[in-house]
Amino acid sequence: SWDYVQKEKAPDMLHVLQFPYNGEPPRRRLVEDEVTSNADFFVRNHGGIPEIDAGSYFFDVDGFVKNPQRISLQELQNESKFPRQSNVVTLQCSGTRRIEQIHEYPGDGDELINAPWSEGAIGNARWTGVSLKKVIKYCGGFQDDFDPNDMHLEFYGADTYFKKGEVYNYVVSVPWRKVKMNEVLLAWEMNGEPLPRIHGFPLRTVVFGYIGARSTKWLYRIKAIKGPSRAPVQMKEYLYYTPQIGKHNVKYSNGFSIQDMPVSSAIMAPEDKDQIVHDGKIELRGWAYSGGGHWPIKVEVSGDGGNIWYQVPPDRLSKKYFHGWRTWSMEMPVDAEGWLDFCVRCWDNSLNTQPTFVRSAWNWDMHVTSSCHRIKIFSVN
Ligand code: MTE
Ligand code: MO
Repeated sequence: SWDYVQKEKAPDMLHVLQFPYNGEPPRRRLVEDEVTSNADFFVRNHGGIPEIDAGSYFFDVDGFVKNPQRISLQELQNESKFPRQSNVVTLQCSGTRRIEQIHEYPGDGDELINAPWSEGAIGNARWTGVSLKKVIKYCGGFQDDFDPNDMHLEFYGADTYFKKGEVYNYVVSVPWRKVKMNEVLLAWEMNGEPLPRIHGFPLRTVVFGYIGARSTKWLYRIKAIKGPSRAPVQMKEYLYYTPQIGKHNVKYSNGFSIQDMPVSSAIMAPEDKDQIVHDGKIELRGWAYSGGGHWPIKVEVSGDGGNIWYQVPPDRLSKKYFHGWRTWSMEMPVDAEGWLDFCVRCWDNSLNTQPTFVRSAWNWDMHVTSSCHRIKIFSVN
């Protein structure tokens, strides 16, 4: 997989884990553009990178659909059979900013699979493919004795990984409710190019507004099942625990399975501990995102740890998309010297905003660090 890192990723990616390969781009570059280039897009893997030949590639749709089908890439790309859909969608790993939770208390961080991410495990791309809804319709929908509201679609990735001495396939699921809204794409194109190998070539799912974990790379099977998947990634990972759960009492059944990503944001420039010589203003840049069908409407920054907030001027937010992030920039008035506590918070279109401190939402598996992002800046007038 190191070959593909060198071929497909920017040379200055920050390698969060060497194997399985996990990497994120340098902070400043991630917010230079509202679209994240394929080379800069973060990579989150549980195992290796399968080598799949697009020419002979197909995937199966089976389980409780009426007419199971085997569909090749050429067939899926045949526009007279399946209409194409193209969407700007942000993918965010629920481990984004985990490093801040690790600093409070390491939790399950001794498990290599929990990568110590900073603020870059998020990216925004234009994905092109076919809505999974169309493919399920093509298979005749679900068998008559099932209520569609009970149905889930299980995705199988061709990669395998090891955990606690066992070998697993990457398998997760999403509810039909999500598919029905045309919010699950079978995508072969990322920013107008074929999917890079490292991002799931030749075909992956893109699940809008959910944690990145549901957007299955190297897809080879879609199975219609009743209820969520029983597979280990769905059942034992991406669980959100209450603060009293720790090493001594953790049970998978005590965790909530995470789907929608909540509202969050980050300051990407300047960086924590930077010393800045200025004449009364410091330029801040960052991203803001809300999953679950929400979008950012307002971003606020504070230079005093969160007492006085300044609104980022609306015209300094990038374009609004239903399923995309917004990058932002701001000339922050600064009239004090020495160490200053900068922080950011975002409000989404339902007026949800972010928890105040990391430790108010610490959880054993250290997912969804959505508290106000804080950095310290040394200010010199
Ligand atoms: N799909 C497969 N087959 N194997 C994986 O390890 N990781 C998931 C998801 N899909 C994963 C996968 C996780 S946890 C995330 S956050 C996203 O892929 C990351 O997508 P990216 O690597 O294309 O950025
Ligand atoms: Mo993830």
